[in-house]
Amino acid sequence: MASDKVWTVEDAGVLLKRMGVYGAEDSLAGEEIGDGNLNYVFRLSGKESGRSVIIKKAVPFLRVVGDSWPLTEERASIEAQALEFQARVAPEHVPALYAYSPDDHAIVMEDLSRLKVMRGVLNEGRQFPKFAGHVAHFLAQTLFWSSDRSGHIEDKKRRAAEMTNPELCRITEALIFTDPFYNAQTNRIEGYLGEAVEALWRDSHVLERVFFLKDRFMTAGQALVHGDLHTGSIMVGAEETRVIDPEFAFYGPMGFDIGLLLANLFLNMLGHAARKTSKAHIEYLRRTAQTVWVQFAGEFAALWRETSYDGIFHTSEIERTYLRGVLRDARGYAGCEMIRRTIGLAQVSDLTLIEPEGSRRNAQEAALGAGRDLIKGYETNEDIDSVLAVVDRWMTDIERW
Ligand code: SR1
Ligand code: MG
Repeated sequence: MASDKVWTVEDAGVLLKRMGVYGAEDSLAGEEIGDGNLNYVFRLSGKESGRSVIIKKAVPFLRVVGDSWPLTEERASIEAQALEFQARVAPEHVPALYAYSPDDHAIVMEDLSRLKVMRGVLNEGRQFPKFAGHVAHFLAQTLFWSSDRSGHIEDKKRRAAEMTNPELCRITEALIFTDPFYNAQTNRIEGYLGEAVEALWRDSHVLERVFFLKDRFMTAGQALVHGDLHTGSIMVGAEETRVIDPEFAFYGPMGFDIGLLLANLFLNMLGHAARKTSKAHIEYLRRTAQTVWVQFAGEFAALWRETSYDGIFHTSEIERTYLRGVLRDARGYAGCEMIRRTIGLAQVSDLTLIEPEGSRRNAQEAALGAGRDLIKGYETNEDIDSVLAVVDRWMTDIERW
């Protein structure tokens, strides 16, 4: 198949029948629903079977850029392996994997159309009280059971070797840790941010910290991380939370997943503050960020104690230091994510849709400032309240503007 082939809903139907997901007699109808940067995603349902599924098809290039950024289709295999692992430890928080074809680089999974993409509903100011507990549980289970702390050390090494994911890690290394910190062609910088961005690029202290965060991302294979845990990778409802799209998964620092999630909650907070929508919603987001960390850390520590693989080394001091290290990483990664979502290639609607321009500018300047300050203090961060204090300072600034 030519690499520039445009996939249609009919092609997806043929593929689903070839994969045996539907019988030859089923009449299929559906639509393309992908709004991602990498793949084709379709929802199809069978008239006779009454069943609907999602099919995700990797193509040999970065879809948002086109043929000029070639990419092997191996990301489908990474996503299938990650979904399988996550389903073993947190089945209630991932879509069920129905089928995977390595030859077609296609994954078929549960249709979650009863849920909404979290970024969109947060922009609308909707609240999901169960979300924080759900996602903390997902993080604790996936990060603990894939880490050495679980004692599954041989499995871990085998899986880590199979899931190195070099191409998608390279995208992250470029788009999160490199391009936003110099005048790269991929950046998309609003003219009015020019001065703030130039100042960021001149700040050698920030650049040094980003280097070490990037180095840790590249070398610290602590656990199987989702690798792209922003609010567009989460589907929510009042009673249910599912984490989707783990194609960026690899063995990396645990704090990367937590940091990306916190950053996206913070960006939504800044967006609502700049739009002067609802203080209650901002307070909800702040509480959510805090609860995610507190419940994650509590559950992770409990699993660690129960499993007791580390024996004599599992003291309360070591436990505290270890988790403090995860939070320090999370803070640094949250800073990098806030900056790249403001001036990098893949920006977020929490900021870009803010009108009028003056309010958007306030939110973007605050996102850059908070991102920078999160990066600056990350190695000495003590607790989640210190992380929130950085964001609070910039929230106060927005409210004054
Ligand atoms: C070109 S890919 C851009 C972004 O989309 C994905 O969701 C990741 O966040 C990646 O950085
Ligand atoms: Mg994605």
